[in-house]
Amino acid sequence: MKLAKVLLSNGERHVAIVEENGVQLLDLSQVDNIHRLSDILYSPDPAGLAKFLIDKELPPVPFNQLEFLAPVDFQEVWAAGVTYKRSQVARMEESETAASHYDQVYTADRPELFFKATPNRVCGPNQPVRVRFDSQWSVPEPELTLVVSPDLKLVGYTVGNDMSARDIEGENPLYLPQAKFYKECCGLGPCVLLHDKPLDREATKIMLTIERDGAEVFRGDTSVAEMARGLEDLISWLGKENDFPNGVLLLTGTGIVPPDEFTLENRDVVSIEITGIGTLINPVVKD
Ligand code: DO4
Ligand code: MG
Repeated sequence: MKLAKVLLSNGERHVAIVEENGVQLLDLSQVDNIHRLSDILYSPDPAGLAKFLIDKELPPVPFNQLEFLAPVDFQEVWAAGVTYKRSQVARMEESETAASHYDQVYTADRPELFFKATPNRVCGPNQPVRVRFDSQWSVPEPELTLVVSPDLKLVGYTVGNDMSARDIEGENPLYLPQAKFYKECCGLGPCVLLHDKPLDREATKIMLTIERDGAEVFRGDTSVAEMARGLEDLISWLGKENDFPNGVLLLTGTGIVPPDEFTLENRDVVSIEITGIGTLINPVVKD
């Protein structure tokens, strides 16, 4: 089952079950203490609760009569890095001084984990993601994103875009927070696929396309099987000496890096598809 936050043409916001041709709106007022998407996701039986909450008064709403919102409430957003060989190689080429750090972290027990975004820095589907004005070399990073409950249980998956300024990151590893964390630095959506069985990593493909003036300028793909780390292992490292009272979203690293001569431009359109979850599309803005 997939759950989402949607905005209707009359301005109402709802939590909904995503179906084949549209969404089924939920009436959260039917159960005490269920106020938002994350309350359902963190409940003992999210799918059962969502079915119970279906608003029987309302017919399904077709996709062309709604917008998807980012599936985030009050969670912090974190990210793992250098979890795929492609990222390790690209990072080592990007910075001579930091090459050994990226080399070591790829195989080290402790993963690279960094704070990626607060909810106000997250962009939902079709909202612009930003390239910093002071970056001349920026890329999207298409990443499987884990939805994790306050008690560190993996409850679902969504699509994430870890926007990254490669020139700022490559100049000095101490600039990583500036390369990664700024306004509109993270795309998330369109929905959350509930985690009810182990993910088929081989079958879960991640596809990135970038369009400029209507023409494709980059296409790449990978599969989650290429990731060098376990999903539960990443969650366990994230939870060490950390509390997430609102839960947390964790981007799991990129396995697709465009060639070094590629940088995003204002008005490019980034499209990230992950098998079984959906497609996250965002235009790019650069002032
Ligand atoms: O340290 C660099 C960040 C790595 C990253 O974001 C990734 O591999 O996806
Ligand atoms: Mg990344």
